[in-house]
Amino acid sequence: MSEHNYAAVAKSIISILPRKDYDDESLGPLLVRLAWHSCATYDMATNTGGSNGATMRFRMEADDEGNSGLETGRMFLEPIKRQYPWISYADLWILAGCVSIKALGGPKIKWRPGRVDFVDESLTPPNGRLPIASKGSDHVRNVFYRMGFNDQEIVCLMGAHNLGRTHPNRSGYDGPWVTNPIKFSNEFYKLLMTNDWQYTSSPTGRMQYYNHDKSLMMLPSDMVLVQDKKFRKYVKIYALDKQRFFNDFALAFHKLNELGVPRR
Ligand code: HIF
Repeated sequence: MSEHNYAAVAKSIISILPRKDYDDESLGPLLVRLAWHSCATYDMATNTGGSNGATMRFRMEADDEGNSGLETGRMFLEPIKRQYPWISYADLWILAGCVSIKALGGPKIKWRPGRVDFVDESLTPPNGRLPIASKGSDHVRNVFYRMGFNDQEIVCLMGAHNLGRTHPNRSGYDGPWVTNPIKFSNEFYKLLMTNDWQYTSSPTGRMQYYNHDKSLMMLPSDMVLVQDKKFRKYVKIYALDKQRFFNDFALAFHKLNELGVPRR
């Protein structure tokens, strides 16, 4: 059925990713963050939140501090939504994240349609479920355990910080994690294992880790992956074995995308 041609939507998304005037010349990283934040509200205990519903369209979730900057990502997808009005925003955001990971050299993520856009704004999950980058391993575990992930999956998902950068005018943090922020790889883990990190203030006063020439950064919540012994074990594995990282990442990101999505 032509009106459900998701491959055509994927192709159109790929065509808008390269952009000379934006960040590192790709919209991909921003769209990966959009997809992840649409899932990140999931709470397993109450089966609320998650990518179904596209509740980030509603003011309360859009204005959650952790979602700063994602209005730009949603805006870039508007022409695609206009071209394919039959696709839900909820499916479009997740498809855009998966397509971007692959287009930037990452693994193919299994993707299934079927998410709907809630019309009832009262179904928006409460603010405060997104992770906070200044916090430690207890917080990181609480947030990801709430969604149903284990330690290995947490470390594996965090490899998505191979992509993109932090922005002083969005989160207050400053800089990219790796030397090529538009190429999906396991460099993030290799860099975490070096001793080149100084805990310093960003230009906006946020405390973060910079490397010696301040060209690269880590968030406090990234650094817990090497400070915590149980996490560190997996950092070592993924630093040494890129293929294993890619395989595990494809599974973990798919699991993230399915949280709270009703399936028959
Ligand atoms: Fe991020 N993340 N993330 N993140 N994130 C930022 C940017 C990106 C956390 C904080 C931040 C994940 C987990 C966590 C991406 C993808 C994923 C920024 C910078 C912050 C502060 C925002 C800005 O200033 O523009 C925290 C605290 C997390 C849990 C501990 C996921 C695993 C790594 C789940 C994930 O997939 C991507 C991609 C970006 C880059 C966005 C960009 O605009 O380039």
